[in-house]
Amino acid sequence: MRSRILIIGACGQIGTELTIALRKRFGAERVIASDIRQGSGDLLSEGHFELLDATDYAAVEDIIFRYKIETVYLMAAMLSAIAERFPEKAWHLNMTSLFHILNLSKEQKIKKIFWPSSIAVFGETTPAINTPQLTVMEPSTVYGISKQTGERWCEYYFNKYGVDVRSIRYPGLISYTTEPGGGTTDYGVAIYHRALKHGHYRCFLNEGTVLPMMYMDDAIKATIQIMDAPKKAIKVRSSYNLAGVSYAPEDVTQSIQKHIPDFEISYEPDFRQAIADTWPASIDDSAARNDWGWEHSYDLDQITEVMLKNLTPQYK
Ligand code: AKB
Repeated sequence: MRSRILIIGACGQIGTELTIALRKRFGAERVIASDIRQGSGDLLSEGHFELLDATDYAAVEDIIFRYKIETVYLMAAMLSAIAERFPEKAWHLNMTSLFHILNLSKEQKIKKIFWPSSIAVFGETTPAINTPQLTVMEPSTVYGISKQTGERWCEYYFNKYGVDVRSIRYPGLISYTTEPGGGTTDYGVAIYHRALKHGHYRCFLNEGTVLPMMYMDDAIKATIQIMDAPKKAIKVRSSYNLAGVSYAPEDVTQSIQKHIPDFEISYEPDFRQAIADTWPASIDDSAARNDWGWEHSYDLDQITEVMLKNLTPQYK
């Protein structure tokens, strides 16, 4: 039996596309998708799917034994905006699920882990432009605190027990397959849907709020690349900075107007503005570029083109 891969949180924004990419690469037989809720038709019909609560140690261990899993992608998490509403629930999900997987690896029940971190690990005191790999990190959100803490535990488990855990600090991710759920960067996806549906978008972030963003294909490429890299190439065992493009709502607006000239945006910032204000505007990802050859492909206009092209049919 060839080694198998488990994706926990396979129905989320990243999990969905990661499952598709890994099935394509390794074959559906070797990839087990799991989530606490039932996935879309394709996720269910095109390969193994298991209902799984990532905080239930026995259930996670059972799937790992049953399918002889060697690699786990732990994508289940509560994102920044929603976690502010449910702080304890978010902390429980984000930390307990990570401990389970780190401990299963420490006990040599799995060999390799991918765990996502985020630009949310940074805070108001972090240099906002070209944020370095190593810098001040004083996150102010529950989500950011959980990701920063998770990074410390990942490094600790690597140093102390040799656990092969690899991680990326994702920026805001833009995709058309699955909508994001509960993040501060979600406007970056919603704006395309609204442009096509209503020709207008009321943005919950203010004009001038520049944030690091990335097209999903780039994020998936980075995820697979860091997992493919030889063990000795991974020199950062907390989490790698990763950059694509940086832009503000008015930049996406202008990019959309090249295709939909009448499209308009208005601004009605809510509590998510305060979160965005503590996050970097741009990221220095030279460590990822030097250590495992990371390179992004999509700029803003390319992202707009692919988003509008793929979303247009559902609004016709
Ligand atoms: C969020 O906005 O919470 C996420 C993230 C940047 O991690 N998209």
